[in-house]
Amino acid sequence: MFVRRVVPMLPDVGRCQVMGVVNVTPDSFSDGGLWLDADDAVQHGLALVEAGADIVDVGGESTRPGAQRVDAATELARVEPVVRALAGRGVVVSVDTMRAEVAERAVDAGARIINDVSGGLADPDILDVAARTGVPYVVMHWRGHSDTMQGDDATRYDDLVPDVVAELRRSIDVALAKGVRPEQVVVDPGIGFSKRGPQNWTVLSHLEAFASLGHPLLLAASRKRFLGELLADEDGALRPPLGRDDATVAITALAATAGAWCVRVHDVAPSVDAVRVAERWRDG
Ligand code: PMM
Repeated sequence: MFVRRVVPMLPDVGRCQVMGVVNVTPDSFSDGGLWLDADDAVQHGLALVEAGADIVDVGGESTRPGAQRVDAATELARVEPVVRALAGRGVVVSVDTMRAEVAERAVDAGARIINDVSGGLADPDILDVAARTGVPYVVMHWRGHSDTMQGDDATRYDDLVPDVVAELRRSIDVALAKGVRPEQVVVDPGIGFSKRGPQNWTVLSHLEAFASLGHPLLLAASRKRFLGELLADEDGALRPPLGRDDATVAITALAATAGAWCVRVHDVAPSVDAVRVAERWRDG
């Protein structure tokens, strides 16, 4: 267990925050195509808030392994109206993007967090946007785009946890050098990004190493493949994404008990209950 850090420019809900996912994409691995229409996406975001989400994360580009990139105009057209509508309804919105232009327009439209799965490596100009706007900036551990991130090179480590911590520290240092303030930074070890099944469990069992970087911690394990592998049937067939929600709730409980600042999930209500249990447990 470690001290749960808060992000000063966001409401402190007094417990681990729950971030609900709205993927405005045709090809995300568990909900691709469900919320591609802007009105549907907004309704879904509002339903997540109704279910207890503290933050709604809006993304317009899938980062699942093997996904093709979309161009900036397409990403922006997907994300901007949804961010604007949700922010206009008072929702704390985060924008899930690796692009400076999309981040900037989304913050203009009311987004209050930039969630950059590349931690500034895909488009370094995004760090200037984070510095200029002053909004919380999620630095995730990332080694490359979806077409290469699960290859042998991208998943090879000398010593997994120290390597990931060192790479995160480097990304944070670059962000700070560009003018991002330390209190803006949120750290995410990047579950499923350049990590094969067992490597994700090693990361999860060493969360204190990531917390020692001195920033609030975000974890996004919801429905990911390593849970499908854990729950595979006796013939080795992976448990499909929608069958991984109960396991996701277990991760939420453990992450919140450890001291994570936020968990990013698709199915919000049970994770909110799990967080409440975990916080009560921490209080003793
Ligand atoms: N994973 C996905 C998308 N965005 N953001 C952060 N900060 N951390 C993650 O691990 C992360 C993310 C991919 O999952 P999805 O397709 O369910 O959105």
